[in-house]
Amino acid sequence: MQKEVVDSMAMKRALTRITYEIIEQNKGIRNVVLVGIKTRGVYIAQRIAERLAQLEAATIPVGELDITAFRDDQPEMADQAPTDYQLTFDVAGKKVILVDDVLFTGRTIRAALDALMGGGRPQSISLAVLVDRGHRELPIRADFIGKNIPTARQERIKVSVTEVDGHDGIEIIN
Ligand code: 3GP
Ligand code: 5GP
Ligand code: MG
Repeated sequence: MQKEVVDSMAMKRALTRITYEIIEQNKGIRNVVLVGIKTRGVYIAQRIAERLAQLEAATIPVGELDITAFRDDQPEMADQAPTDYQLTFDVAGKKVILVDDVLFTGRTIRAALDALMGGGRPQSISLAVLVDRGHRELPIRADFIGKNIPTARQERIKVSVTEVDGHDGIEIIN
């Protein structure tokens, strides 16, 4: 069964709110860079970057991270994935905001931190997610959250973004 819990307008509003929160918490966007986790985290990061550009009249870098190789619970995928540092810009001294679509166990974020640290010493790293669905297995939390959607463990959250899926929205699948 699929149930839409966030429609495209509500999703856009949530991204706009996250953008304002990022500006407020960082007192502007000086030194801020966004790093999206593939696949949909990258598109979420680009949306936030567009809003930051409109509100602060400045462009900020958006990097892409593929953390498949760094996950501790999927070692079979590690062989196929790149192990080198992937960002095209230097994160040393930057306020890095990691961006992902769904936060679940936290293992992806732990892996992303590993990958990021390989590229220098950021001033700080914070986390923005469109959806927090609970069930953390590590001491990791998000600083900016679009929607808290409590789920059962076996449920799935389907995040659709226009760039990949042709429309925006969030559904629960069970
Ligand atoms: P994404 O790469 O756009 O984030 O993880 C691969 C894809 O599978 C993800 O897309 C995500 O949307 C989807 N997915 C759905 N449920 C799960 C899940 O429980 N774990 C993981 N790792 N991915 C899931
Ligand atoms: P975690 O590592 O926190 O368990 O899971 C986070 C990553 O797995 C996210 O990048 C996300 O793509 C994916 N993921 C885990 N659960 C879900 C889910 O229910 N829906 C979607 N869309 N992605 C999920
Ligand atoms: Mg994801």
